[in-house]
Amino acid sequence: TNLARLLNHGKLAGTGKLVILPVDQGFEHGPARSFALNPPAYDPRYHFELAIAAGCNAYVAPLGFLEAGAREFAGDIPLILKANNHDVLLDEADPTQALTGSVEDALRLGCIGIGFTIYPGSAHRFEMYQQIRACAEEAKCHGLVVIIWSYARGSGLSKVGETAIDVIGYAAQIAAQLGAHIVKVKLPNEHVEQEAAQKVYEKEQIPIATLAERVRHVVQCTFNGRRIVIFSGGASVSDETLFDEIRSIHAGGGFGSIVGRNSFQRSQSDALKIFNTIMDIYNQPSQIQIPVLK
Ligand code: FBP
Repeated sequence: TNLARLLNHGKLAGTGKLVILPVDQGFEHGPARSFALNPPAYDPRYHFELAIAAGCNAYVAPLGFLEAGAREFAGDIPLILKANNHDVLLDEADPTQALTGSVEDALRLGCIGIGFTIYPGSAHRFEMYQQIRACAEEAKCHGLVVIIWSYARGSGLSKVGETAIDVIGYAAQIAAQLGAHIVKVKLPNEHVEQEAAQKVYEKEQIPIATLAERVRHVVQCTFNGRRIVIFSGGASVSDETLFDEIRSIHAGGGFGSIVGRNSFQRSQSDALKIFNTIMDIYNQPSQIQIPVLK
C-alpha cells in the first residue's frame, strides 16, 4: 500500500516513474556547502514546499528536517525517513553510516518508507548490510517501503571505480538482494573496475558505450527490472547536462531520479522549472523494452 501511495502521488502518478526530492546533504556534506547557494534552503519547511509544489512522488530527509515540518505539511506528500547518515568531518578511507532514525520514528511521522545508505567497497560494508537487514525486517513488518542508497566507495575501489559500470551493477544487485523495494545508485561510467568482470564484459560483448546502455545494464542487474532502480542527481550541473542524463536514464529503462542539489541549490522558480522538465521527460513513452519474465 505504501509503495502504491508513492507511485500514485504527484505529477508522475500512475506512470511507474518516480522523482523524489532528497535533502540529507546538510548532514552528509555540511550546511554551508549545501544551502549557501540558495539561503532559503536552510529552512526545513522550504524543502517540503518545494517537493509539494514540484509534484514530486516523495520527500526524503533525516529525522530533524522531517520533524521540523511533518506537522505543518502532514498528508501533503509521501515522506521517507533517511534512517542512517554519515558526515564529512573526518577524512576516512573506509566510510560507514550511523543509525540516526528508527522505524518507530518513521511510523510516528507518518512516513511511507525508510531509506538507508550502504557503501559496498568499504571495509565496514558488512556491518552496514547487517544493520540494514535488521531495520528492513522491522520496517517491512509495518508495511514500510525500504529504499537503499547503494553508493560504492572505500579502500576496495579506485576513484573512477566508484561509479564503474560493473561496480554500479554489483551495488544495485547487493541492494536488491538485501530486500530493497527501491534501489538508488549513481550514474555509471564506462570503466570496468574488476578484472574478472572485464573479461565477461568483453567476451559477452555487453553494450556499455552509451549512458542509456549502461542504465539498461544496471536495470538488468536489479533483477531485470523486477525491482525499482532510480538514479541520483549528483552535484549541480548545467540544465542541459542534467536533462541529457535524464533522457538517457529514461531511454535505458530506469525508473526515475532522486534530485537534490540540482534543484534546491537553484532559486525556487528555477528548481520548479527543472523538476517540470524532468517530469515531462519521464512522462514520454519509453523507447526501450526491458525483457520481463512472464
Ligand atoms: P543529490 O541529487 O544532491 O546528489 O542527492 C542525492 C544523494 O543521494 C543525497 O541523498 C545524498 O546526500 C547525496 O546524494 C550523497 O552524495 P555523496 O556522493 O557526496 O555521498
